Amino acid sequence: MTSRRALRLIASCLVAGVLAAAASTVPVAAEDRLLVLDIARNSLAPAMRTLRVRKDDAVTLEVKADRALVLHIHGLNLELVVGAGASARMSFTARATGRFPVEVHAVGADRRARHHGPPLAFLEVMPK
Ligand SMILES: [Cu+2]
Repeated sequence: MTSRRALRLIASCLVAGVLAAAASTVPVAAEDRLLVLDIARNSLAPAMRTLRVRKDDAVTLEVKADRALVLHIHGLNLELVVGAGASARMSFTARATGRFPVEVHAVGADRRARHHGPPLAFLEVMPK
């Protein structure tokens, strides 16, 4: 490779790098996000075990369950009561970024006794 050609290659890499950096700083508009969870036997389909949204998205969670339960999103401290064979919805704005465990609790369970086993899913709120 000639030195002129090498210089041209380095220059185009630098331009690509600057463009990539510029693209990553462009703010992403907040979206309305509908997440539909179908819980059967306290479990979700594997594809639904990581729920990803962006900071400031307006999130609506629609939860259908085969048994009565309380859905608890840790860290955001959100709870949704769902009846057996029913569905319920809640909406919130994803203000905090992070990875939040989503757990299922029995309705009326003692607060100290109800945290055991792996989370149902994780809600990941990505920075903009
Ligand atoms: Cu919990």
